[in-house]
Amino acid sequence: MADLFIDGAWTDPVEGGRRTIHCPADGSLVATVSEGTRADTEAAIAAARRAFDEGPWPLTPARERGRLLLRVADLLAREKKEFARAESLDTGKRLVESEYDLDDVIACFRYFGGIAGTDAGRVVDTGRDDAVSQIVYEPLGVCGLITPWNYPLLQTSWKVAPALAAGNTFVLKPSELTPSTAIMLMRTLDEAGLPAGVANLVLGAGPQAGAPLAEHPAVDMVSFTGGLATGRRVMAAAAATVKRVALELGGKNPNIVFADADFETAVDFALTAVFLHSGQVCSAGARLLVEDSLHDAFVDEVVRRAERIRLGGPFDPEAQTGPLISAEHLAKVEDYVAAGLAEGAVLRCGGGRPDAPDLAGGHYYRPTVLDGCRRDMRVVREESFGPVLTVERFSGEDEAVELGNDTDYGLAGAVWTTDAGRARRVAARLRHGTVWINDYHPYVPQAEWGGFKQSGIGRELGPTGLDEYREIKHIWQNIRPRPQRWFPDFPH
Ligand code: TXE
Repeated sequence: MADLFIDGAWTDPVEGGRRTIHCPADGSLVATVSEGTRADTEAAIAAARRAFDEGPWPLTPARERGRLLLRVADLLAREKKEFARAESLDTGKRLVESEYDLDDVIACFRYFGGIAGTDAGRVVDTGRDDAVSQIVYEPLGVCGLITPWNYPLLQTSWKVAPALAAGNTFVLKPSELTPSTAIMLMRTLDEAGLPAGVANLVLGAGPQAGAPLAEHPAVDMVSFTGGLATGRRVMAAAAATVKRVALELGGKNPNIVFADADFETAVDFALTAVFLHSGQVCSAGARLLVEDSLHDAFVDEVVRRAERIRLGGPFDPEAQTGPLISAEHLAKVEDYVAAGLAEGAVLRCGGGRPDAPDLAGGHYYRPTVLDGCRRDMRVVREESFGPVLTVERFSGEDEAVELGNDTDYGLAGAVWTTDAGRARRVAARLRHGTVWINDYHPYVPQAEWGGFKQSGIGRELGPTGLDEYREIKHIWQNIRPRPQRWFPDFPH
């Protein structure tokens, strides 16, 4: 089935390649999809360029664009079950998590649908009676949107919704591992009435189908969510044409627990923070920092509960978390744990694949706790992106902050304490884009999401998330144009 969406039509790739998608939970065949190459992405870019330069979309009143996004949200709500099922089959995540993701996707379209057109810019006082000056927002043009496999549709919605709200056209390149819901979303956008060429979808591997979105001169901005190494490559490629760049590159997020924290709650969230979706979350609390005096009791309880986490596939109602995305990723997680142990970490639980025969066909890894970690270890500094919790100790507020900030990343972090003043002091000093106090993971589309330091560039969600996808233009108008005669000798 033709499943590239270019210029409003479903098309086959120029070179006719196909890729099979397998469910990470059991290896079963989920779908066979197109494998696009550079030629397909270039065709999609050309279509998006035409739709921007000639089409009605960029000049459509923003409120009307917003109404279309609200229609998309309604259609997604109608088809939530089908979308959630497809997302679970591609990612292996529990169906209930995919359903939560869909709720968040719908909320994202509603949010950007609602704010489109509510801010029409501003008039600037020129101090003169013969000129007016105005700040207006305009779309950027063609956006290249590259998304990963851990929250496929959610991360797509964080880019597609604001890009459309601002009046852009786009080419989307989802992860080659999880393309299904992106294909479904194109059908939904089409059904909602988006003009041809505004939304384009290419499928395929990053270096072939994705790279042109960073390189091509006809693309005005590239928005990328994925790993740090690829993010650097995208940014370097975008430099050649001085494109606008937005990057979300993950994090190594400290979860800081003081001795006065509410024990039960902090343990509970320490587990959720790192083991949700088997740690394949950019904001995962994979780095636990525990105050000295609490350390032993806290880690014992985390380990006791981590050992009992039940692994299983998307449709197993008893499962508490699922598999890793691929055999390659599983091997990478195994490497990180081995490196941690070689550097002196103490394995408290997990540290391998499960024995259960019914999990043998999937890429499962047992929830793992590594105690006795130090900040210089590779498993502490880099994103394992797996169910691996590293534990470090600290003594007092200053050391907690110092350790929490000693990372190249800066996406998120949390602080657990019943001392309200300390909570605010620590939150103020942490150099991370989101800091949770006595909580972990919640977010709302009204609040910006994004990282400090090497976690990225720009913000997603929130009112300024929209600014990533629009130009701010100053229009000065002389309303009484007449000769100035500054240069009496100037021929006129
Ligand atoms: O990501 P890539 P991978 C982290 C996590 C993970 C690591 C690697 O630590 O282990 O990244 O994962 C496309 N030009 N995160 O290899 O390569 C690719 O096809 C343009 C954190 O899966 O970054 C896919 O669509 N595009 C993260 C997307 O980039 C290219 C979520 C992401 O893939 C490309 C996922 C290229 N040259 C992984 N090469 C987060 N921030 O949440 C690849 N791609």
